[in-house]
Amino acid sequence: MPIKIHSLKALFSFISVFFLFSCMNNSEAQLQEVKNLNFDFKNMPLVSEIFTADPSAHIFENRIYIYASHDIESAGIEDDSGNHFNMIDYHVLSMNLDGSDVTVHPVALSVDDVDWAESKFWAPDAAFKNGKYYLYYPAKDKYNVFKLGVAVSDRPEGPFTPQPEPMKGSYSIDPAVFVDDDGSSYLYFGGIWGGQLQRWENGSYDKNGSLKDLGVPDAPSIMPRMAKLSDDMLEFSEEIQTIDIIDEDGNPILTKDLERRFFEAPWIHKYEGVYYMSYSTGDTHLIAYATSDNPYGPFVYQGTMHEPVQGWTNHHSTLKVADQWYFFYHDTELSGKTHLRNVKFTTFDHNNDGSIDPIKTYFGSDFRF
Ligand code: FUB
Repeated sequence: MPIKIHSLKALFSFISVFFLFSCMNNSEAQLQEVKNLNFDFKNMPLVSEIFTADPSAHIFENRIYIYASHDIESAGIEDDSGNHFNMIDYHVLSMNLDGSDVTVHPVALSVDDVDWAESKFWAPDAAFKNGKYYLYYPAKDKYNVFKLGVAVSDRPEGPFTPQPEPMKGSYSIDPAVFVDDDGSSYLYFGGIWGGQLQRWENGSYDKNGSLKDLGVPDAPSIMPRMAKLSDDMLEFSEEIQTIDIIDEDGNPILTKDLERRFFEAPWIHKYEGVYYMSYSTGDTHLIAYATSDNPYGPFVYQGTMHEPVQGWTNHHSTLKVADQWYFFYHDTELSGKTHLRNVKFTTFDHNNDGSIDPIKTYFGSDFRF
């Protein structure tokens, strides 16, 4: 049946939309479609005073503390390097264990306080040890290279005093600390594309490393990194290791396997003695998870843990409060803009066999980009 176009105006909009979509690549066009969907969100933004994203949640002093990115309006044009995520400081959020008394604390750390950092305070995390709180954060240095910094405080909400230099040997983004039952602390990190992990494949920085990772689709994908932290929590105590994510047959997940390959935002939790590494698949907008009996991996891919959200990025953390597991994430309900996000949380459980059903944080049918 031919499409009837009843007016010149309709014809014009039809041609414009057709032209717009044919100029975009697939992922941009699909993202545009998702932005136009009317989401029926299941959960409320935790705070609306400021835009917040990339939540890393912990219990300190019998209260939940959330170490998040502080999103701000940006003149940066949205691109595949995350140019539009131009954050300059951190505010810690906290709330009681029952979710009451949500507080936005004053600035915990500003880029102006860190001599080596020029810009891009992206996703942070924190840990407690030796009576001190440690904030781990990525930032770009004056050469436009992402490094990881540590800042120290007596209080979980800060203010934090930065170490004068980035962590020795550190690179890329999205640090996440995991403290094991024996007190050993490990820092997991990494993100491709704008997070620059693809530029470190040969052990040193290659500024000519491609922006994307799609050069060799049949090669093993770029994998996250980790290393044990020193007792003083300020440096790596060993060589940085690459963590393998493999399929059930023991083969590495490949670059072309976009719904399973690592993109950014690694997070570790332990459940009944098993290490779960969950991570974002980036341009397929999922949180995937993989399991191991060893914090160094290899981690065997298990499935999708979180369906896509409104907005490009999907970034999360998990936290057990009493007997209930919580999943912290963000979407863009308050702004509709990819770079102005809001933190939320929901519950999740492990099945009897340890698997996790995909968490969906909106009502309605599933969508995929
Ligand atoms: O917030 C900036 C970046 O967006 C984070 O570092 C990534 O994980 C993504 O959420």
